[in-house]
Amino acid sequence: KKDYEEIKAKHLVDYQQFFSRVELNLGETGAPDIPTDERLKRYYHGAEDKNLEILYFQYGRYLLISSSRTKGVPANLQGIWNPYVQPPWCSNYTMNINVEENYWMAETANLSELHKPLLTYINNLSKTGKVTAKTFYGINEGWAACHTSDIWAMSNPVGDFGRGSPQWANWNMSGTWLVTHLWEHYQFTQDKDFLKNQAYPLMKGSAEFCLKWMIEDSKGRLVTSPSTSPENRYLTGEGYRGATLYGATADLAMIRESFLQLVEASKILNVDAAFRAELEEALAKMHPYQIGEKGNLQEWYFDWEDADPQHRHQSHLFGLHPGNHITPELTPELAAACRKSLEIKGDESTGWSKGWRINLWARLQDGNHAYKMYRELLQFVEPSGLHTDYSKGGGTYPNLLDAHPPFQIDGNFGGAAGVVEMLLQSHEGFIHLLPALPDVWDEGSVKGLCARGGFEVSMDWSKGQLGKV
Ligand code: FUC
Repeated sequence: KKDYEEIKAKHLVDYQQFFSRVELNLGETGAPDIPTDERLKRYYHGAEDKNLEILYFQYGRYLLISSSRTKGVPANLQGIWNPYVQPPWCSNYTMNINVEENYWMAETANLSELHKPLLTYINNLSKTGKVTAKTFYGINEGWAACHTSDIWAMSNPVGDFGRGSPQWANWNMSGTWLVTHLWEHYQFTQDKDFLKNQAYPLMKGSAEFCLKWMIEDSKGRLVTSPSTSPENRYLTGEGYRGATLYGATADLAMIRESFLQLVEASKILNVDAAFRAELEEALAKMHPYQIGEKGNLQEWYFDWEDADPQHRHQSHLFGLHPGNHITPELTPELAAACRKSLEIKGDESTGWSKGWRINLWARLQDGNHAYKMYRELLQFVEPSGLHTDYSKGGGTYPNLLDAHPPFQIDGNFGGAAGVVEMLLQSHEGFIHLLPALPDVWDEGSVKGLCARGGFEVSMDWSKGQLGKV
């Protein structure tokens, strides 16, 4: 019954309440005013284009504003822009990185309300996840979810009834990863009511599962078993290639992060002292991080080689990002080992993986390498239908959507999150301004970024030095 003008006016009001919160300016640019696809190609050949860099960041915000509005239905692998009846990876939720990466910028880029479709979805997942914990793992406490899901909150392991690969089938840590989003939402909003009534019970349920799931290794340390490191395979000294073992670093990193957060949450809410003690005891007993011969952060329980050393997944670095327990200040040796792991991997990867690496390098406070990865993500990719490249060639299509390839939206969101991570961090209990400013962004200003503790930050800088905050 409404006419076009009325609908458009309403849309603008609705859209701009979110979009206008953040402004980014990176100073003078000599780039010509030409169409986006041409700019992207020009940029790919090494030209400077600060407005394209800003546009890509704001485009990520636009995509979240436009695709994350329905309770319990987070943005999927194509956001809402899937044109196929049978889309790549079924347009589902892949939960060993992709759905989480979609939401890394929700809080930091001032779109906290748009995090809710994911946060409410976790509640749905916890319901089916109780059944999964019981029927697949024999655990009656808490809940667990596995590698892939959908809007019906499927949580059971995938695996094609035994014929699938353990690289996907034997991973049950998505609930553990997802509950960290609940804590982050609290951290940014300081909404105690949310923490108490929505977040805490889900966080606790995930931890209850993990406490039962871990077993002691031969030294009496807690590990997961069987365990995998998302989609990677190891190569033993005897030449055996495998995916499944015990005590993979990624599992333990996710459990560690979620336990640390739950301990904090229980203190803030002043509840569950006995359960908190159990978590603290488990944290102290967990198999610690290991640094390998090469100086890398060990991905496997043993110092084995990787079957594919340049593999796109890097979940063993979870503690550095999106987790918060590895930092250059608090754990310098582990941070240096993460750096080594990234160096061994190299920079060429798929879209979402490059998006993640921007954030990882920013957390290492290496702004120039983070920026290099940003440029890698903005590498021009010719549209090629459903062609899938699992190893490399990730970048950006002429319409600025992310190329895995094929189109997958997580790289857009990961890239936008990475820009914030270069300018502002707040995961160590204080606000760190310009923690990873690249040399080429020596002038600029930003308005409306968010920091943990409920802060909104606006600042400017010139010659790489902070000005007004
Ligand atoms: C995982 C990734 C792929 C792709 C798919 C949707 O399997 O390893 O690269 O992102 O999810």
